[in-house]
Amino acid sequence: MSTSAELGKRRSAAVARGVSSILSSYVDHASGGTLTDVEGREWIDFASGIAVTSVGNSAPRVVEAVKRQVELFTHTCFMVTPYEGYVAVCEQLNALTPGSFDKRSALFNSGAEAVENAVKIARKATGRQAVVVFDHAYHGRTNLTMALTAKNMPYKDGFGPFAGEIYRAPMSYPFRDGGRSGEQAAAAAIDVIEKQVGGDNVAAVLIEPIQGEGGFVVPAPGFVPALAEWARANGAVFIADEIQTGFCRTGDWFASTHEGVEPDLVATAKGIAGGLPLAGVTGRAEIMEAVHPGGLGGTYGGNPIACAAGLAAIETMSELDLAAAARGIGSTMLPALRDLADRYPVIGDVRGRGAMVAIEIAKPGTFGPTVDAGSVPDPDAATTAALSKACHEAGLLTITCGTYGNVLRFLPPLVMPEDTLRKGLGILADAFAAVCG
Ligand code: PLZ
Repeated sequence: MSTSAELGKRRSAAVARGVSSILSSYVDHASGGTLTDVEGREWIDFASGIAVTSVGNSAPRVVEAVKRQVELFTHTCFMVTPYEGYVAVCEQLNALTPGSFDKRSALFNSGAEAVENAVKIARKATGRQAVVVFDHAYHGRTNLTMALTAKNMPYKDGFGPFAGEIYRAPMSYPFRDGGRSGEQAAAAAIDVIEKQVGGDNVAAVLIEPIQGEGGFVVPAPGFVPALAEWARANGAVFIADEIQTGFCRTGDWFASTHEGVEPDLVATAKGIAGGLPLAGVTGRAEIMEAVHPGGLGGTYGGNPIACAAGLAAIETMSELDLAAAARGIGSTMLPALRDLADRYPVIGDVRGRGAMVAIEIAKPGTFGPTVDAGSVPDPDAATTAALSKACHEAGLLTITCGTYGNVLRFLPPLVMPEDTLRKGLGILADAFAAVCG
């Protein structure tokens, strides 16, 4: 077998450098808590392939279901000859997403594709064009979703022109907006929408209930419900991008539920299928059914193998109660991280819900970007990178995020054993001692 160094050489000669990787080691196998590289080195997995392998890597039920399906048939295209798995995944999505109203779903391959389709559906249903998104938002890398995404580098730089009729409103970001209440932050966002776009022009308000790539930003309570309410009152479709937050990650099936929000449309992907590419748009029947027959689709959307994996992953989440497991992970991690924050002033904020947890690293005693130019310390991306590197060298896979690149985020598989989780937190503490001690 090749070493990581040899594979790295082949990669440089074959793979476009635009696609980068965090680790230079090549994976050989992975489980519900660790990744092992081709040389036998092991990492505790605090990334889950960016919130995907919530049921673990090669989860037993997923492996079985995929093997069974791959032997029956691998592809027909649901638009040519339908099959049960697609219908069954849609039934599950309709049942599991928030709201007991009549729903329909459509399946796609990736998160970006789900978001694109949610926007298409909202525009068709309303006959309007404007889409409202938020500061720090991340919705994907296709042309429309780049326009919806806030951050320039690395996602957008030089890739324009971008899709039109996208409007950005201020986000509730308690650590950086002077601690505005949810109501105050929503009033500021609604003011922008009403003054710059006009309520009658808005097809959709699109938001991550907890932002992912933008920094694991948990909006102040009341912010998301107030926007959902505004959308309803103004005839706009309220779309929750639950691609990173969905499928038990935050301690419930969907993060919208924590604040009692019932989105008109929900975009899902990532955690839905244990690592196979599957995504969905689910929502109110009258909105979904506004699209003419043939208006939605794609060659691979709801591929039978991905659907089999999705059904097996959903069964695993139900039977093992992985929402409760996510809450358990949060109640182990948050106090441990708060304890670290007491010892290391570079930790400006500890936040998250369930197994979607992060720390924001900032320079104490300095002043950085904040809406109210108050007392929020300057983001410290260099220390964040040094901490990540120290974790990687000691066997903990962590990833960063945030508009300022200064957030260390933790997304362990929801099946991670408690002792592995604690071992990972120990490595993180050692990294702080080495980098900030
Ligand atoms: N919406 C909320 O988190 C994907 C992106 C990694 P795709 N996040 C990881 C990267 O750098 O490309 C994401 C998300 C939210 C949409 C998406 C897009 O999902 O499956 O990557 O297209």
